Amino acid sequence: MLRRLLGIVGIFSILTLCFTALPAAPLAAQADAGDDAELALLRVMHAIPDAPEVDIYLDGRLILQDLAYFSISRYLVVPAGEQRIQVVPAGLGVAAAVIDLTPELFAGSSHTIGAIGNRANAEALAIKRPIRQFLSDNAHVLLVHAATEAPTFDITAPGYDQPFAEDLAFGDSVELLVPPGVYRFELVPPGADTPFYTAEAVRLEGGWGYTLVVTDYPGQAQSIHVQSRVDYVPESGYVMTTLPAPQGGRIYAASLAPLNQSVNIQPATGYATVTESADAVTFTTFATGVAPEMMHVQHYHGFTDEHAARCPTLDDDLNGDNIIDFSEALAVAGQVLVPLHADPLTLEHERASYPAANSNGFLDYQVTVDRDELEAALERNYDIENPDYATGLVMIHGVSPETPLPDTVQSSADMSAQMTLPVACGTYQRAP
Ligand SMILES: [Cu+2]
Repeated sequence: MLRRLLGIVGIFSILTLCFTALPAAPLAAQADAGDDAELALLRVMHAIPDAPEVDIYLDGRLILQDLAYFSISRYLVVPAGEQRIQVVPAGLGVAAAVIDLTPELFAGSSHTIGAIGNRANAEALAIKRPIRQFLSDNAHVLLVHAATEAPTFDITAPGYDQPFAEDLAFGDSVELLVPPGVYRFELVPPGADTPFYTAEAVRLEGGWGYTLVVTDYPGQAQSIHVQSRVDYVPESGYVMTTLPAPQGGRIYAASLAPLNQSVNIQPATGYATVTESADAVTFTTFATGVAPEMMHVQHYHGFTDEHAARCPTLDDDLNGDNIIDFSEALAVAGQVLVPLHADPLTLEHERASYPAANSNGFLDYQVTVDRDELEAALERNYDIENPDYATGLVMIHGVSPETPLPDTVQSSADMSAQMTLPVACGTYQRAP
C-alpha cells in the first residue's frame, strides 16, 4: 500500500506543479460574467489510465466519490473564489490526499478540472468557460486532446472539406459549433490525408452541449478512443449533480424547467437547492436564459397545509391567453412562502434585493439564514411547523420590461406583469 501511495504522490505532485489554466478558445467575443455572481460550476475529469479511483474533496468536504478512469463528473454548483480541491485514493479519507490544489473558480464560469497523462508524467488541465445559454441550431462541442498515445491532429469528418479544428496537441482544448448530425470523426496528422483513427459514430443534436475527449484506451486493439459526454440539454440546461448534504443535514434540489417560453427571450433553465443543517438553511438558485441585466423576483412557493406544490403547465392557463401569469401559477404552486432576496427572514415580497442576471442571462443567488429564525417566521406568518421543502418549489419570475403582454396577464400588488411573469420552475426533491 505504501508503495502504491508513494507512486500516486509522485504523479500528483507533478500535477500540482503543472497546474495551469488552459482556456478553451472562445467562440466569439463573450461578455465576462461577473456583476454580482458568486457561484461557479465545477466538474472533475479523471483521464489518467493507470491511476486508481479517487475521491474529491472541496474545502475538506467529500464532493465526489470513486471517480474512475475515464470519467467526467456532472457539474456541481460551488462558491466562487479560491477553493481547495484535494484528490484522495478512493476510500482513504482526506488525510491521505495526494493532490492539493487551490485554483481560483471564477463567478459565472464553468470549470473543468482534469488530470491527464499517465502516472509517470501527469499533467493538470483547467478549462474555464462562461456559464450561458447554449443557443444556436448547432451542437456545442468542447473537444479535448488527452491521449498520450495520439500525436497532434486535425479533426475532420467524411463529407466536410474543412477540418473542425487543426493542430490540436496533447493538453489542448477547443470549443466547436457543429451542425447537428451523425459524425464519424477522423483524427488526421496535420497536412496528411489519411486518418490514424476513426471514431465510432456519434449523434450531435442542435442546441445541446457535449464534451468529446480523445483518451488513451489501454488494453484495446485501438490504443485511443473518443469519449463523449452530454453537458447541456436545451430543456433542462447543464447536466448537474448535487453536493452531498452536510453532516446531520438535509439537502433538497430542484431542476428548473422553462415556463412561458413564447414570451421570454430564451427558454430559462437552472438548478436550485435548499440545504438544511442543524442551525442554518441555505438557499441557492442558478439559472441561464433569463432576461439579462435585470433583477429577477424569485420565491420558494408552497401550501400551508400538507398538500404538495407543482409547477404550472399550459393546462393551468385559466383565461386562455396562452400565458401562465402570476396568479394562475400561484393556484398550483402555492403562495410565496420565502422570498429569495437578500433578506428572506422578513418574508416580505417586495424588495429591491432580488438577484440580477448578468449580461449572459445568468443568474445566481445564495443566502444562508438562521434555521430557528426562519422556522419561527414561517410559523408566525403561515402557521407552518417543521417546513418540508420536498412539498414546495422554486419559481423565478421576470421578462424584459419591453416584452409586450396582453392585458389579461395578472400580476401581484404593485409589480408589473413583466416583473412577475413566471419564467422557470422546479419542485424540490430530497437529494440522497
Ligand atoms: Cu414566485
